Amino acid sequence: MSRTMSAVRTLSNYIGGSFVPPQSSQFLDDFNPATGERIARVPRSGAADVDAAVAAARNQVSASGRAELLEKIADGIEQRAEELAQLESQDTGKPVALARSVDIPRAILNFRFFAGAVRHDQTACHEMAGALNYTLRRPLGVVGLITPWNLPLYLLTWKTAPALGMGNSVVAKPSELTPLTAQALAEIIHDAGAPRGAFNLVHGLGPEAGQALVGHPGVAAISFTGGTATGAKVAASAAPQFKKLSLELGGKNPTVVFADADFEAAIAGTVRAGFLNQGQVCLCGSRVLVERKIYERFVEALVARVRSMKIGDPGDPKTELGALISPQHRDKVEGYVRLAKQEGGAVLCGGERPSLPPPVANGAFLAPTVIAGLSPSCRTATEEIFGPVVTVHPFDSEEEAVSLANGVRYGLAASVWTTDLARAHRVAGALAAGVVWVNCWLLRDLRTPFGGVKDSGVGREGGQWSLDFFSEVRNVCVALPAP
Ligand code: TXE
Repeated sequence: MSRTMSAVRTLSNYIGGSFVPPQSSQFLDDFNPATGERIARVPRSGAADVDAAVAAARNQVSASGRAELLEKIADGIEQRAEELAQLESQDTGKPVALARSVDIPRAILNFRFFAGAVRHDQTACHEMAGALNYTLRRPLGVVGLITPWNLPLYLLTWKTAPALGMGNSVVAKPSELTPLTAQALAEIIHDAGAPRGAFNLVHGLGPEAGQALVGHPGVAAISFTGGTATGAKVAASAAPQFKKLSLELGGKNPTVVFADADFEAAIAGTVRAGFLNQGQVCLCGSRVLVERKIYERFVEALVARVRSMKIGDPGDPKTELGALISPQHRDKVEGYVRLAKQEGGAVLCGGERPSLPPPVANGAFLAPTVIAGLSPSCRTATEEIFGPVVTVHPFDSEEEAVSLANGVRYGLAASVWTTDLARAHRVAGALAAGVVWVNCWLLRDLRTPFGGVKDSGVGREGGQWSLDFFSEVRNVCVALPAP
């Protein structure tokens, strides 16, 4: 297993262009969840650090230099891609192969994409009798970005690129569980020559540094990705200050498989949707709904494929499933497996801790789990588990499939597997979700809107929607003298 870090690193905040310790001088421990080893000390920042970051934040990226800055940051990530993939894998427990193929390439693409979007951005013009209206875009000022631990660099860059691209200054608060690539991003942005204060990084705990950022009167907008319960707290403290808010929260996404689907493609898609990143993606398809005509054959093939997944050392390029984010999170996921049994479910595979050799013998691993026999309305089948656990449920008709799919408090994403074109469009139109994939999953075009309905969040990001969120538009109405 390759390791780019042997000693425990001490991280710092990045404020006003300088790397500085927290004002409290207190640090949190950051662990590699696959090995249990301590890998870094993370600043335990508080309101004073957030105050300093907001005060240092300036709108200094000139309009003409924004796209170029984003391109330079993309270049910087690309130059450090392998190191970043290693850091992400060590911090999260995810397979390094996944970090190499998804997390880091996507971080590069986020900056390149938004460089292009900023260059090609257009605003509107409305002619009327006797006047001409045109729309100006202006930066919001200081924006706060709060990101989770499942896709640390991927999600931080998804917000940072359009925020800087629209001329804002940023104060970012990454998850305290996965601070390493955020620290590297601050270094990369520094080396790219960003104006001092354009990007600031404050590490720390959610209820301390995160809460201080959300409640800070100098912060004009908050873009948050994380759990639904935390999202509700963020909304409650930001709303009275009328901040702009984008909330990308949890999911309990259905994978809907009709009997006419391409069977092998549907199996492969269901496995990928269920277990990518150990099932710790808000978009994961954790409720598998299968038409009864093929239910038994499908479940048998699904279980066979899931059993064959290679779980273990994230540093091994062949590993398909790494560790969960922490032993505490694994306890939570295991609690759901116990609950499923109490609710009458049958664990068809997984549910136990795999036996693995050192150095990962004591990591936070859980074998990929398929559970059948549950009522679709029970807690296991409706609450977000956020781990390598899927439940399977049969349905008899298209109407029932849609009703089961929509029967939860979440509404982020769905995937539908069918070769009937008319049905695909019908079902896609009827699902209560912000994103619907047909015969695919997690196929992303960055120009498209991304976000959820119901308890999965508020607002959309992506392409034009990100530019809109991270800017304020102003209409200018000019009276034209009569000819
Ligand atoms: O996330 P939190 P947690 C879901 C998943 C998981 C559950 C809890 O079900 O089991 O959420 O995970 C910061 N004010 N998702 O507790 O708390 C925190 O420091 C301001 C879904 O780890 O939402 C981190 O930076 N900020 C999800 C970020 O919020 C606060 C990804 C996310 O942490 C805060 C992760 C506060 N009061 C978990 N409290 C997805 N949608 O992808 C915490 N934070």
